Amino acid sequence: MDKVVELVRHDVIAVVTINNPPVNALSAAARRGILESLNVAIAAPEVRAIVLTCGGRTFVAGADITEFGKPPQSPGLNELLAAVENSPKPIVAAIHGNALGGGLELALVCHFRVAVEDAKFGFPEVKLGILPGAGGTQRLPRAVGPELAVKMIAGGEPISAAEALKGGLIDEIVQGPASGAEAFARKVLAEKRPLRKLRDDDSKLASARADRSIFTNAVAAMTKKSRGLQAPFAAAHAVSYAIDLPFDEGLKREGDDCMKLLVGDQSKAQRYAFFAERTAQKIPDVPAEIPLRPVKKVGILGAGTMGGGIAMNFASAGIPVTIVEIKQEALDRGLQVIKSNYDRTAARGKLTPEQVDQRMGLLTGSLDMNDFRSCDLVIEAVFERMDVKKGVFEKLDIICKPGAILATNTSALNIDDIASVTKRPQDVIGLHFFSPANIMKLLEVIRAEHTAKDVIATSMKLAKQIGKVPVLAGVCPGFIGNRMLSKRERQANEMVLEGAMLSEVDRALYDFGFPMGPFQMNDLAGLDIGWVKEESRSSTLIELLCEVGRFGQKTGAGYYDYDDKRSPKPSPVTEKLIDELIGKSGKKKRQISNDEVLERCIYSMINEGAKILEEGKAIRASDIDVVWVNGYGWPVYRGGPMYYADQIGLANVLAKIKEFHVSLGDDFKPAALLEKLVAHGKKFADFEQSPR
Ligand code: 3H9
Repeated sequence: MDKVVELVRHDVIAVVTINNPPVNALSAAARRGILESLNVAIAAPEVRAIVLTCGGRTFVAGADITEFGKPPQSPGLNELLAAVENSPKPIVAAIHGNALGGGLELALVCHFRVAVEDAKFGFPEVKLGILPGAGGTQRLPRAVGPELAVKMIAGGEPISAAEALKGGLIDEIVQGPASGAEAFARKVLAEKRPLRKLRDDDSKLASARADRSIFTNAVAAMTKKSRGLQAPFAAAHAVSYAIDLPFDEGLKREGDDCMKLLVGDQSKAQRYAFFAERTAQKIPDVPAEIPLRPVKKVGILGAGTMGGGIAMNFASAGIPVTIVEIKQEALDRGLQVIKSNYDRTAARGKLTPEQVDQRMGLLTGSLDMNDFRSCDLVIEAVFERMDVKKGVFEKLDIICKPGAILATNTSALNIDDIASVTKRPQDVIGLHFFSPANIMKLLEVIRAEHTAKDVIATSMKLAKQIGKVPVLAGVCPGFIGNRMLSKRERQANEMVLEGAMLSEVDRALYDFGFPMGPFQMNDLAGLDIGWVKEESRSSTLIELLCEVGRFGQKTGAGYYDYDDKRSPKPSPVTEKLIDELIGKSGKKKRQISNDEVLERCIYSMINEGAKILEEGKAIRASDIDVVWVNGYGWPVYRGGPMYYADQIGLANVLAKIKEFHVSLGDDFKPAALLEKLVAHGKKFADFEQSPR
């Protein structure tokens, strides 16, 4: 028997345990082992019931994604699932950790399911660009009804054990998974309960069969934010097979639809993004087993929008936070904003009032930086000026205990310079949160010249703990994300001054898959960020707009005019200002094609990404992609800018960049790395190094 799966017998109960770390994925070896164990247990006359459980931190978290796209190995998942479902002896799934994807499909073919209180259940396949392809879309609606099934399958988010119990997905919540399942199995035997096969139970489909709107409304709600993605729509459609077709036909169609998605470009890109996120955690010169610094208490300097948002991340993860402000009024305001944010989440049913109180209870306000003395990590989120930051770090150096991590949330300043005012530059690091900091997933972790390896490792781990997606970057203006963004902004602005309409540029990027174009994004962020009235020279469009008080959405006017519903309308004022600027430049307006808009915006980013790589400011191209997908709305089904370039072919990208270099000048000076990779017939994906 394969050692990935173990079989033991406790008198009449056979316990089949899957041990396939890290997440008990259903690899070929696991599938083989389960099937063999099951056959032995079914054949053994003394065995009357079977418990299916997992060792390690989780139940089965899905099919083995690394096997996708490779030749199939026997037994297939469907063969295994059919064997479980058709077992003449009751099988009880014992769930802890996560039952995800193929793991949940495995649980659904068991006749009964029990789980511990903190277990989670979900079908995250849509995040990989596919749909549950082994019966999930057919059995889940039969277990919980089409409404919840659509929510889980098209939305991809897991549900808790309490929700699973309420919805009918599990039979009982137990203390220990295997022992609880064993006790449950004995109850099944004692009560002579019939084996429940979901495939044969259509009772929960009746209401949606009678009233189609139950299904269509659920689909509309779940796919609202899925523009451009294929999988959520296909997944929701597959649920309709459960309503409309006999089980076996639905199963077949689901499998066919899943296979179509699996070989498509979107799924390839989404699977790439999944592994890219995990690869970003790996720092070549920082050993995985390096001891981490304990972070039990965090200090935040500044209770403004950024500081408050950062503090929420830690409080939400159960870590106590001391927030320090200069004035009581600002502190009170900051804490009040945090409370309102939590209250809003509670109003949407996503937190209980007790959880809000618990989180608020972890926040301590103070006006005295000496209260950072007991903190293991202090993050400053004060005004972006070098003298201010240096002053803060001089104080932190005196106040904080030895070994405390001193972090800056700067988005632009040189962290080596900031670290230089301390006697412990090894403890200084950049933690660049994105606004709104309690929501945005991306965290750029900035390694300064002297940052210690355990400080990097601790920061990367902590980021994950607070639900962020961390990417390590080196010190350079704008780090990875903003540095590339500035190149895109420049092209967008240039094109407007050559004759493109703002809306044409925005529309091209929106249609490409971004949630909004550059001008709408700037209007949302506020045009006055970094604008100083006294230094404004009426030389750029943004200066001209700020000079007339058009700061963006918050003033109802920026590049666009905004109505009460915040929808953008072309502005005659902006158009006049643009015309004036064009007039001054002496240039003639010209028509700019959609392709040109996209190529100039995106290739300028790719070229800068290549420079970031060649300078060692990012470890690998996929890290840059993680930044763009998680921080800037790059459509995940296009992988990220560097992945996108690899798909187009670097030779093609370089050829276009060279053309632009001739026509538009040094903004498009090709990156040396790009030329080198093309010369050697390589891709960005082939390049990796240690960042500095
Ligand atoms: C599916 O089931 C399709 C079916 O419907 C059938 C279709 C026909 N396979 O995330 P972590 C690796 S599709 C292979 O850092 P965590 C991961 O790469 C699948 N490897 O841990 C990493 O490797 P490394 C549906 C996997 O504790 C390591 O495990 N299921 C898989 O933060 C640790 O991962 C999903 O989409 C896998 N399925 O989070 C679930 N999963 O250390 C995907 C993980 O070398 N997984 N790895 O970098 C997750 O969401 C998270 O891993 C999980 C744990 C929540 C389980």
